[in-house]
Amino acid sequence: MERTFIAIKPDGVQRGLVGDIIKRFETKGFTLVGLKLLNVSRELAEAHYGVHRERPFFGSLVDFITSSPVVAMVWEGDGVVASARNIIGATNPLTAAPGTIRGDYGVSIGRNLIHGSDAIETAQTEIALWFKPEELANWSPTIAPWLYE
Ligand code: D4T
Repeated sequence: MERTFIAIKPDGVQRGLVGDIIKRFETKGFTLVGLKLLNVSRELAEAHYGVHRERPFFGSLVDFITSSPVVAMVWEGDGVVASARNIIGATNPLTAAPGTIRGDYGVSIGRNLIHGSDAIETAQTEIALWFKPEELANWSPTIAPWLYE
């Protein structure tokens, strides 16, 4: 089953949006298989955002993600990578559609609340970066027959 990596960034945690954000993925029908609150090291932040190393906002991005705790999660389900990106919304909250997490809760690209893997391969890399295998639970919700035909 497909899995994606989702992180509620420091602004989402500080603003008390953890429950609301988790609820969106739960009620959609995806399965939570990994969850932890952590202070992100600079090493982890720089590895996670390595693709942006040459971008002008890289330093502030690393400063921000290490400034306060993050909620790291792994969600599972058919098509979860692309669907989670739709639930999250466009990178800039000002242009993200209403009904998306960023569209409903944010006003600034540097405070866009949440990260979601952008492709299946990226998700596999990010899950391995953020979680040990034993931190992930293998389980099937008993409501699965009511979610999947
Ligand atoms: P993430 O990776 O956080 O899910 O965001 P996106 O996939 O939607 O967007 P991204 O990788 O292009 O940007 C990563 C991260 O950098 C911040 N950012 C981005 C920023 O502060 N200024 C900018 O100009 C851009 C493009 C926001 C998200």
